Formats: sequence, C-alpha cells, structure tokens
Amino acid sequence: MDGDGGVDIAISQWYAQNPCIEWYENPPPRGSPVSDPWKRHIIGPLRAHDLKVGDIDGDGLLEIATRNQGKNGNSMVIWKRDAAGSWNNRVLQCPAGEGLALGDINRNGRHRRQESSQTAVDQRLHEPDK
Ligand SMILES: [Ca+2]
Ligand SMILES: [Ca+2]
Repeated sequence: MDGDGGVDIAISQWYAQNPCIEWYENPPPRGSPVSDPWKRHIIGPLRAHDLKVGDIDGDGLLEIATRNQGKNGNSMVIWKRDAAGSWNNRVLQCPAGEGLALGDINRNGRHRRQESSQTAVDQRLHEPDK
C-alpha cells in the first residue's frame, strides 16, 4: 500500500458502529512483521464484505475495489489515493450479490473489476475509471 516493498494488509471493519476500510502497514523493511507493531491507516468510512487491491488504472499505484453483500451488494466502490495521500472513492452500481475479483480480462495491460453475483446469472464487466 505504501510502496516500501513490505506487503501490507487492507481490511474492512464489519461490526463496528462506524465501519470503515483501513490498511495496516507491515513493519518491514524497518522491523519484523511478527514482533513489531503494524500501523493502522483509515481509508474511508464504508463497510465492505469483499475487498481487492490492485493497480486498476495502470499508473503503478494501488487502488482498492470493495463490495458489500446480499441486497446491499448492489454497488462497488473504487478507492484511489490522491497526490496528498487522501483516499477518494467512486460508487458504481452493479447487480445485488457478493464477490469481487480483479483481472486484465481483455488483456490490455490493466486490471478490470469483475463482479460475481449469487443472484445474477450473468457477469458484467466494467471499464476502469480514467
Ligand atoms: Ca508496505
Ligand atoms: Ca493505479
């Protein structure tokens, strides 16, 4: 998440009163992942059942794609960090359901979000935001 070579962890709080998306900074290369503290960073105030991290727009920086579940899973949220380090998001509508995957499905060198839905037979592909 911070480009320092240490693999970080992104999660969503689910049961908190004010759920949010957050990431935890892996101590390496300055420390140990098992004995040093992981710094917590807040991304934004939305709950997500599904979460994937990838370079969706091909600019070399990681974005986050999230989705809720069931009838609340009728939208995906794309999170992108700006030059100042703040995370901005965009909500995209999709069929209700759950599941989320990233992949370069049309082989253009960039990830595309692929949603899967337990209630929809079809799967839809969405172009990444530019
Ligand atoms: Ca890191
Ligand atoms: Ca990117």
